[in-house]
Amino acid sequence: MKHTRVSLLAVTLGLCSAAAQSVPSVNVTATASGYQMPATVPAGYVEFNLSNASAPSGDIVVFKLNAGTDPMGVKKGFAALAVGLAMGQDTIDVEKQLFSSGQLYGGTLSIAPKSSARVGMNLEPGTYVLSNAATNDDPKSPKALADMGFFQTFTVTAGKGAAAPKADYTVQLADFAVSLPPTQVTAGTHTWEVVNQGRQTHFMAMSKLKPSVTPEDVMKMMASEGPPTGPDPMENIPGLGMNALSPGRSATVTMTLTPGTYFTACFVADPVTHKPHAMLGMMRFMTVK
Ligand SMILES: [Cu+2]
Repeated sequence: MKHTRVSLLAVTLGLCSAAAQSVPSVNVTATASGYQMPATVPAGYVEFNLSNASAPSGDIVVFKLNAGTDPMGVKKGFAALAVGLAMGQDTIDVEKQLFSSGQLYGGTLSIAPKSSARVGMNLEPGTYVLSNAATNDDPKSPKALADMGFFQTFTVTAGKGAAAPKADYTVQLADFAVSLPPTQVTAGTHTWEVVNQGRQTHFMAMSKLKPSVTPEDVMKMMASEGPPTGPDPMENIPGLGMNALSPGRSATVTMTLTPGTYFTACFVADPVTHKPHAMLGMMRFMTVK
């Protein structure tokens, strides 16, 4: 009897220590009125399960506020960026101000209704916001989702936390280049680490070319002036890519890729040339087998 009790205790302790080392999941659901998520998140490596229940399509980014920064000013910054991008305006000054008020930790670039994305990142204690640079997609008078409830503050509590798991593939972003994994990428579900080694903010857009579309077709479209015409050359796959990372930051994304050709690029605007980073070299094609 005594022996059994000791064994049970050992089993229980074993489970406890295993649980302490596992990566915490933070569930975020975008509903029609905003993000539903916990008010506090543990420090260390966490995985955000981002799902869109009934919200408009948009991106989601994690942003750590600099000490003493007013979240309302940051909300204004995200809203101005979203409307500026939707109207095709130069957003350099808006970006400069927003990026100087905190650090971008990554997230998902596009999350359509009924879809989800999984991103992981290392969080330090502090005050954060979850927001986006998207609008309600009204071409006449675009309204920022940040002004429609899609702006949520949360606190990261002190503690050691979990360590990042080893990624299957790594992508390095630099000023101005995208370095894809040196080995052949295989189809399936894998964890990708995206590292910003540059001095500017970068993101990694990733989309799959439709079977009838070639990289040359995409390059032609990229070089043409004006709004895109004709059918979308890309397949609509949710959860691909990594949202903006401040210089020196990295984050992971779990993606399920099927065989085909993929396009990766960054479209952050360069403050010097005012050109999107893609036009300065941050554009690559990748074959998945
Ligand atoms: Cu970039």
